[in-house]
Amino acid sequence: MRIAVWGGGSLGLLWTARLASLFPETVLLVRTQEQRDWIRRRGILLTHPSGEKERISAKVRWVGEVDEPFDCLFIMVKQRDLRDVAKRLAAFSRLPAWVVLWQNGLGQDEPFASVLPREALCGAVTTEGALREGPGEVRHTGEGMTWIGPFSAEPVRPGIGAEIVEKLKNAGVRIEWENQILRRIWEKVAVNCAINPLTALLRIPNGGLLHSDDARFLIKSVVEETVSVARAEGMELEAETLLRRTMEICRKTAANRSSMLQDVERGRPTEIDWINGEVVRRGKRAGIATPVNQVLLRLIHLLEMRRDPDG
Ligand code: KPL
Repeated sequence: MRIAVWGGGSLGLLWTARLASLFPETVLLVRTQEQRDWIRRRGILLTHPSGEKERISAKVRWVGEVDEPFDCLFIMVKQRDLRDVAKRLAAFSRLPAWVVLWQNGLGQDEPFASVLPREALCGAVTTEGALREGPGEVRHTGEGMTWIGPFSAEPVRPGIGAEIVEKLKNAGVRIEWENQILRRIWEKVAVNCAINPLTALLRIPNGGLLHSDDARFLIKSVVEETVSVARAEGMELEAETLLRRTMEICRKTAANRSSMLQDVERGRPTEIDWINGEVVRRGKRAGIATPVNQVLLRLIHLLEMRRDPDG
């Protein structure tokens, strides 16, 4: 079984390290030749949540030199890079039988609609924490749960996807096959719509949102708007449950800096357009007002314009 992981960020490094020990043919595809050379020389250095360090050798290629077919592809780049990945994939001599999209937000499957059959596309949702500490160095900051499942509404024969999930599970990875992945994606979006922009704007860790009535009011409004848009698309979510879950995540990850806060701090563009931005866009399409999501979207856009890491 030939698996490729596209993307050498924190999650790409973590999952390559895991997959490489179970599927020795696993290949990591990275954006720069510098990262490729670093990993070729030193392998991936994984720091486990216990603090224990492990060096894992892994095959690695620069995306400009990928020329071989894979059975399965984990796409772990940011949403803004997906169109480029889809274009490159369309030029492959043989397409992978199974492709898993790991992005935050909504709409990650759209760039692949004309490239891959719907049955080949799966989504992944994970609550695991990882931090890239160097070109080949990753710290697994928090154990979590991962779900993988098909985007297609029609029942899909699990095939090699379920086989890989089973093998990971038997190796102790907390992962489940999920036939309702779109529901999981929407649920995560509701949480991210609230926590990510608020923590990025206020420059506080997730726990900083816990003890303020103002923060709770905004979180509740964002979650309710997101649930209304999801419902308009036929996804029956519960605002009360998701509000409780969002507050619970703030508690459980109190010391964590959200991915959006990290992007802002490093002067990188954020994923706001695929999180709150998608809710606003879909809300407009369905005639549903999303004023709080809109304000957060615009404030983050303004923050991005500054691109000043010391801000
Ligand atoms: O997914 C997250 C993120 O940071 O993107 C949360 C759930 C907010 C945890 O930090």
